[in-house]
Amino acid sequence: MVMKNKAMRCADALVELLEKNGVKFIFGHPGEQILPFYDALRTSKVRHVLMRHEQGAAHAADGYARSSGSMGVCLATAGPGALNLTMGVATAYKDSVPMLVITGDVPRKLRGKNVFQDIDTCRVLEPLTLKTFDAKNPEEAVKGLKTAIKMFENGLTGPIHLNLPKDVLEESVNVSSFEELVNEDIKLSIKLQNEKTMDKYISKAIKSIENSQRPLILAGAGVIWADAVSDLRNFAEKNKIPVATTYPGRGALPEDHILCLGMLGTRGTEASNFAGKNCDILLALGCRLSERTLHGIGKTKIIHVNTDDDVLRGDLKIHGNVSEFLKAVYDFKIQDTGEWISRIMEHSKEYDIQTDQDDVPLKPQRAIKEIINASEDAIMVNDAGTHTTWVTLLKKVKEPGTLLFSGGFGPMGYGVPAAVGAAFANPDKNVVVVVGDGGFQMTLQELATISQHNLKVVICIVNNSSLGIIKQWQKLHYDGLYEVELENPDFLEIARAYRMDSERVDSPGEAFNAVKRGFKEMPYLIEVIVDTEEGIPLPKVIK
Ligand SMILES: Cc1ncc(C[n+]2csc(CCOP(=O)(O)OP(=O)(O)O)c2C)c(N)n1
Ligand SMILES: [Mg+2]
Repeated sequence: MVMKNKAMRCADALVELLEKNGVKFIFGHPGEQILPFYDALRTSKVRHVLMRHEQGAAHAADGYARSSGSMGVCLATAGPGALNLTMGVATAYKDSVPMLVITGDVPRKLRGKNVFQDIDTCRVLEPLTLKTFDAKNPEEAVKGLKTAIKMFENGLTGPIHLNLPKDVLEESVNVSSFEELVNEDIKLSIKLQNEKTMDKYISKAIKSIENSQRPLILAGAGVIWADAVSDLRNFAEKNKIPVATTYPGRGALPEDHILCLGMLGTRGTEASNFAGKNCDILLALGCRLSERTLHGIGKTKIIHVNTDDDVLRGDLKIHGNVSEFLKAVYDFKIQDTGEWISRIMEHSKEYDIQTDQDDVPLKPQRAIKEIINASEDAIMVNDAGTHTTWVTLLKKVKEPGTLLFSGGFGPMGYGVPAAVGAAFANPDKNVVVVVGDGGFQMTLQELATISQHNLKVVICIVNNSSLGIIKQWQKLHYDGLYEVELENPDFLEIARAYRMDSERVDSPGEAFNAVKRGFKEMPYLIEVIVDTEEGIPLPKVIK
């Protein structure tokens, strides 16, 4: 921790704290009001990655976090810089991704005076974060950062914001009594005030599980954030309890594991949704129980474990982290689940999708299946559109953090910048982005970041010359198409401008080989021309 009785510039104290807490990368973009922080970074071991847009910085921090299980950090200047972060912060907020969001601000005496770039950033970010700390002085800045770090250590996940006026960053701070200050602040923090309910309800939970004949675990990303992946596996295997997952929880148990039923809910597998509709107890671990997930759940008793009280629902609401919960219930005696599992297994864990078409124009599902087959050990990053659904349905996720997507918020333009974060977090792995021609054009400036750092990224643009999913929606529900066809630029010329090798494919069999070639020449861009009229299968009605 910070040395006692030492006066130092606030910006230096903050950067030193980040360094001592293991922060390796910050994804950001500078501006005048945050310059003291950049000056402190200059001589620190924490590495700054210059993104070309602040939205990219937030998505990169998100991709870093989701692919590593550790907090991501993004940084921007006051006003326009801070507001450009919002898309990525909201994305992280909706999926509870641990992210520290640092913004500069105009000097204190100018705030609220409508000077250049003055805006109430904290009020904008407040509904998108677990908490925002607005540093009124250097002590509060350091306290805020320490508290944020403690909140993450306590298992809270989601973005936490620290707002730093320029003059606060430049002032000197005596870092003597921070331990006490931070503790006081944690008590004040609303989220941690909540009484822990783990001890109170654990015996009730155990009794319910022991009485159950048809138990089901629903694993969310909280399992991954709590580092409870092996706890989950041991628990499920020991007691022979089947496991369904949410989308962000995919990979918490390998999807080829015998007990893993795949995703549950609107886009769930038949096996998962059958289990969700027919179980007599659902252990919902580290998930939000969104409306899409609830589609796959029947009338059942729900034991819900989460560190965020705001999302807790179900019959037994247990505030706490999944790892603690699994340890507490590890030794109970469960009834034989053999018959229950056999009944579930009469339903398919696979999606019934044909991908061997030899058609030209190339079917997107065939192209995407080839991309998936060629990138077995890579981290795959999805964007938003029809291609997302194909990846969702066709990819088997075998490890946590290997399929990233923009989830509950679903912004287009997530894929390319999130891949930057994933590549920095996983230098030994390849990263493959699957993105539409529409979404690619929302954040393509990050090709510069990818190219500058020579990242091991292959970008596959699935080009259907349209905002495909919206086009499908218009076909289904409206009389005609309007403003959904794209007149695209030459994507290979764009790659060339960013000094990146590239190729275009348009026939069956070519995408697989192109990705394999791409792995040898990364960074690499592949434009895959696909059928402009092919839509995605609509979700099946779940009985
Ligand atoms: C920032 C943002 N704007 C708009 C949308 C609504 N939207 C979702 S998917 C989509 C079209 C995506 O087109 P493209 O990237 O080409 O993918 P495709 O559906 O063609 O595969 C739109 C407009 C969104 N999710 N995010
Ligand atoms: Mg498209």
